[in-house]
Amino acid sequence: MSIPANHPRRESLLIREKLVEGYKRNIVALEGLIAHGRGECFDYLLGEKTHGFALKAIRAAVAHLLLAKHPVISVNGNTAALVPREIVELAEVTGAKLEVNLFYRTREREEAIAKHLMEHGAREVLGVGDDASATIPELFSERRRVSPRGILIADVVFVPLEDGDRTEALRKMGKTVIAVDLNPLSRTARMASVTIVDNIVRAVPLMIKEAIQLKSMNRDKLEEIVRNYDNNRVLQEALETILERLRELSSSQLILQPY
Ligand code: PTJ
Repeated sequence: MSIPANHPRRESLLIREKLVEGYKRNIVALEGLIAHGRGECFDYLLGEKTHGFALKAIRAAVAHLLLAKHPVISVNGNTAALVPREIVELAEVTGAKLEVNLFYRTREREEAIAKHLMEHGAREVLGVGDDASATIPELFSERRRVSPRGILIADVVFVPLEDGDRTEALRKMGKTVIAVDLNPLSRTARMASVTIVDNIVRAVPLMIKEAIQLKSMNRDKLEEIVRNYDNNRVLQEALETILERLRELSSSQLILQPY
């Protein structure tokens, strides 16, 4: 569908188109479209922009990735459809491995996502087919199947757009979990070690920029960033921002005047 250049909601509609296209190419699960709708709602409440609390989380997340011995970026359908080039670039800059990990796992989707990432510059994608031969304990969804060269041995796992169960299971295994989730109330947001409350389309490009900057910092400085980070505070700030925004909006003129 062609979206008029002057449509007031053009950006948002273009993002939807990417997901629909991803669905048609077997990359995005049908349920992924619903998940996006939930995200859109929270993005609306946040004013569709990156806030200071997200920037703090991005800094800590990148510091974790750069300090990690085995950093892994876990890719699902929505992530692959929305930010394929960026996620590959983030893996390059931080030295992380890319692994496909799906809630609605099918062999066709695993392969379609890996191919899509390869087309966007990935050199290797773990977690496809027999490579996902290891199991995350106490996890019963298809997400339990992971690569023994990837998520199984990872010390830091980046899980954009996740479901809470796996975040919890990965934390129990002693791993640091970084999530991107527009919903600060989700189980993922509350279980993760670092939660970036922002739209993935804005957050990942900012993570790349931050990684390029932080790469020249010594380990002591990176460790200091990680030590001073407080995820609970970040989630509180996200909720306060939503509250404040709703308070402001509810006391202002809401009806758009036709011209
Ligand atoms: O590709 P699969 O099979 O692994 O499935 C992926 C989905 C996303 C369908 C699956 O993980 C799922 O059902 O996730 P949930 O439990 O619906 O959680 C998705 C979370 O991502 C929700 O809290 C949304 O608010 C949030 N979200 C959706 N779109 C975005 C987002 N957060 C950041 N940026 C977005 N664009």
